Amino acid sequence: MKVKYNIATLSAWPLMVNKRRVSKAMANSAKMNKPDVKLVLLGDMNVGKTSLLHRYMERKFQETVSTVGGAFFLKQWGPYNISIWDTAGREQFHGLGSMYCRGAAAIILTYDVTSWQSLVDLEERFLLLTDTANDDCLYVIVGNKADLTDPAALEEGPVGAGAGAEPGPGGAEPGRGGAEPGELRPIAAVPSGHKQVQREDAMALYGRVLRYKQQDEASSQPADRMCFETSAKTGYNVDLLFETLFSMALPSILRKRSENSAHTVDLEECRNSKRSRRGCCS
Ligand SMILES: Nc1nc2c(ncn2[C@@H]2O[C@H](COP(=O)(O)OP(=O)(O)O)[C@@H](O)[C@H]2O)c(=O)[nH]1
Ligand SMILES: [Mg+2]
Repeated sequence: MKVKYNIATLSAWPLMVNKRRVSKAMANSAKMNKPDVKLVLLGDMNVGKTSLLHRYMERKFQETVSTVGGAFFLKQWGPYNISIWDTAGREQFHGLGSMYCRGAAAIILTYDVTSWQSLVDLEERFLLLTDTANDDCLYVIVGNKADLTDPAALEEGPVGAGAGAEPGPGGAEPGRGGAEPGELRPIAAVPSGHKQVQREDAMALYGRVLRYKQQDEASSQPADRMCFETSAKTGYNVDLLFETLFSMALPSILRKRSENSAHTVDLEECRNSKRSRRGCCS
């Protein structure tokens, strides 16, 4: 199941739920969709953040997508609700970046493998925006557009297939967009772009991110598990990226879920218990 909200809808949502005359159905559906964890995609404009999310959620690639402001997706992953925030890539100019990152359990720092500058900008412009994320937030460094530089990334996943598929907790296979074995369709083409960022550069950045965030390197996830090269165009490593991250975020998911259930007030139950109390005293 997937739900997309824009920011306007999102800010209206808590108000709707708090209205006194909220129906039981609405309250239940809000409870059902309450996110257990928050993930945020950060990175320059045009590195392919929206395309990655679109590929993962819709199993499709669109040549032209543009993000105005931020967008919010809700992904049901097994029994868990995961909110994924897409950003426009200009957050550092209007101060909204920290708002997007508030309470994030995982941040996907995205660059374009054909653009060295997009990697530099992650460190120089986007890392500052993560100060409001959780202390134990996971950081993943993702080099997108690998189809332009890496023959392996030209292998295409199933186009349009699996839109309803819910892989759920359990993991994805490396290298593909969720294709069944035997469904791979190698394309007889040579990558057309020049690779400016090597995976080692991304792994070195991961080390610097941990130091900036003052996270202990020894107890953190190792760099080679946290640096991915993906292609939103072919689906290469896209499922692997999101599902590895969801699995790693499971402790945060479970923690948030128990906090949520401790703070959840069932309006219907309250009304019933008030009614029965009144009955008993009158
Ligand atoms: N070749 C290739 N192009 C991509 C890929 N991902 C995105 N693009 C293209 O790069 C441009 C920017 O993508 P978009 O998702 O809007 O980037 P965003 O600004 O980071 O959200 C669009 O023209 C996409 O079609 C990819 O994996 N491979
Ligand atoms: Mg975008």
